[in-house]
Amino acid sequence: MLRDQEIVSRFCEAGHLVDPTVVSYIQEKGDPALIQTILKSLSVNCTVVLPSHIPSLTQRRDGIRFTADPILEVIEGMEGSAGPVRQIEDYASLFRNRYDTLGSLIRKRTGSIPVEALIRSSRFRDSDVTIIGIVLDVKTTAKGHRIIELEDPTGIIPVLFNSGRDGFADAERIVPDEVIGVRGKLSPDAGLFYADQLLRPDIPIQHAPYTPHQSGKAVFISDIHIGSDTFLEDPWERFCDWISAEDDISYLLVAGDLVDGIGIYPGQEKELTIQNIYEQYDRLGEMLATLPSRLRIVLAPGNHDVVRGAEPQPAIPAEFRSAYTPNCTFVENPCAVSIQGVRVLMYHGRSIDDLISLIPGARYEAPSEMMEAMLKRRHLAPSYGRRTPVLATEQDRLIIDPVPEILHTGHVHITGISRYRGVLSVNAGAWQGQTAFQKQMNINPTPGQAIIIDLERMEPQVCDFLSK
Ligand code: D5M
Ligand code: FE
Ligand code: ZN
Repeated sequence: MLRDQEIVSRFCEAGHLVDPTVVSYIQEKGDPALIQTILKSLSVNCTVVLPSHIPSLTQRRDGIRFTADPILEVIEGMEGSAGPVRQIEDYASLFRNRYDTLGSLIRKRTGSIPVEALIRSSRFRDSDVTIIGIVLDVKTTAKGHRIIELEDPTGIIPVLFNSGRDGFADAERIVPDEVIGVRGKLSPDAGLFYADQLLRPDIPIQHAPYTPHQSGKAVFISDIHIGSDTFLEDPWERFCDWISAEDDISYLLVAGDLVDGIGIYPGQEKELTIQNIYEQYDRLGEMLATLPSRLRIVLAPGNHDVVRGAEPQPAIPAEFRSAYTPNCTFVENPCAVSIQGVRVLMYHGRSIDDLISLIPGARYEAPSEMMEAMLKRRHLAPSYGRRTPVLATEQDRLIIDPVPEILHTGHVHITGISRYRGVLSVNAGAWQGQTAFQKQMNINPTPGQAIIIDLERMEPQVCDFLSK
């Protein structure tokens, strides 16, 4: 296998810097001749070698787009399709679907063999092979190496990631239940698989995001928490005045926790100014009704909303919608919507709590790093059985496929923006000040901010309404 450093040096000797994505692409292809091919195709004044410089790799976009009328299109819907769990087999089919879908994304880039064949057949004993599976368990040895129990439909095998090898930092970020591929070799006693390289479903490096031909702006917010005594009335008013005056804004997307809800945590009633759930939704409807009717408003639920907590969460039911004007569209969590052809994947973001607790070095202050972790794993909530309840559905509805242009989350009440392989991740903050609980947990929210994206240029901007 080619080591990172060797690849970087080869480009360096030829007078070029190289983007890390290109390095991992060459590693994945495992073909040293590729370096020469790329070098030959470069112009002399190319300083940094980017994925777009790789010959034969054409940039393409992924999936269907709606560009004309209607300008707001709900792409994925599940209303009524996901009933309650009937039997344990429903979970088996959820994970089987996750393995099949995400495994095939890895298999597109490399051949792989079943775990059972690897263990039983002597044919693979001395060769480098790739296996693909779901992570059952993650452990660190006394010497700091990582041992992953990997399961595919045929068997289970422990996989060792040596802490001294290239890419170990990535192996340290492996979380339970994600689907990974591992290239490496079986130990002589067939009891352990030595990992050389970790492969994730990931965003294809040739992914080319769609940009619309019409100009337009969209505003991304989350976590309004109507009914809470920490709802920030004045910043919200300033936000409404501002958005009403900005004629070029056509969309307002809200990623959940529309209201504070009832009975979400013990003693919540003491922190509520509106103690009736219908009245909480009515209040929000009245507030949104004051905004210009040109705005298309998309409302998704979160863990404080009235619907069941298990994801995917259905849209807010009709009985709570009587105060809303027709420009409001209620969607599920998660939900993919198309605005002027730009695909936005909205997800409340409850799994960010789980990812922060599982990934070394993760921080609440940088939620968009966890969104990048979702994109690499092509899954919105990779680890099952922690803080994020997931419903047993035949198809895994939390898989990220096709790739969106924008991933929009909230939940942690902290603004964050990042770009990864052409996908813009925006975690919108909240309209609720620091709660007693967050103070206790030392979580410092960034309330009163909205993220505006110019759809034509895909340029995000944060607007702050907290202080006058
Ligand atoms: O969650 C807002 C943020 O605060 C999110 O990061 C979770 C955290 N939070 C809030 N309440 C709790 C409890 N009870 N346990 C653990 N973490 C919590 P929100 O969904 O707005 O409540
Ligand atoms: Fe919230
Ligand atoms: Zn939340």
